[in-house]
Amino acid sequence: MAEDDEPLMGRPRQKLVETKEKWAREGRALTGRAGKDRLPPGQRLTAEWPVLDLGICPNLSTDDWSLSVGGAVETPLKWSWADFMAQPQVEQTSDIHCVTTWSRYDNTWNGVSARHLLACARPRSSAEFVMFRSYDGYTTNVPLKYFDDDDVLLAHSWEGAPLTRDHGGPVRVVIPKLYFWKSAKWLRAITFMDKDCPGYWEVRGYHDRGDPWREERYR
Ligand SMILES: Nc1nc2c(c(=O)[nH]1)N[C@H]1C(S)=C(S)[C@@H](COP(=O)(O)O)O[C@H]1N2
Ligand SMILES: [Mo]
Repeated sequence: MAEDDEPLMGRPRQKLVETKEKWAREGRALTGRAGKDRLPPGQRLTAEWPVLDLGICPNLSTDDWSLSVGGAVETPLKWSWADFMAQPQVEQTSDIHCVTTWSRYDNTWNGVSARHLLACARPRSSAEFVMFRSYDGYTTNVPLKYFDDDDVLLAHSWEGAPLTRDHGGPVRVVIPKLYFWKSAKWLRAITFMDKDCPGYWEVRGYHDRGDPWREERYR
């Protein structure tokens, strides 16, 4: 499992981990509905942007940062900050849906699109899953078809300003069609995989896929 080969880079906020494990056991906030509305079932709108993570916030300058892409790909990559910023840049506006029930509409992100990264790394036809690894040791897995979407990006800016350290700067993943725990902050590596492998929250009772419109909160 991701847990064994990828220990955390510090001590997580144990209270938060225990609370979230309890929510998974109890099925907190499940409504049993499914929907196509803009606001997924069981979510409420917030204007603020809460900070949520394990509490191990790496302090990375852009000089310290690099992104490795490997696993089941034809062309493994390692991008420095300069390499990353030299890639074609996109802007995307999308909504955030966190499994803790807050949603935030209309977030404008700038960065490199997932589709561009896929064109560069060229996953093998056998690849069906993606693992994100972060500088705090966090991991999260997604099906490749959710990463391969036109609204997915590796973001360095939010609302026109560089992502703050709290929100995962220098670079985080943004996957609007999945719960926000799938959007890894402080991104360090992307590994393409033929077989699925659960990440940090996925081994702690959270859903493997995490589609908010199907209320895939828990396993
Ligand atoms: N590296 C890393 N990424 C992470 C997390 C984390 O602990 N470490 N927490 C996840 C969770 S549970 C959520 S809800 C979102 C929160 O992002 P925000 O703090 O920018 O709102 O980041 C996700 N990405
Ligand atoms: Mo979360």
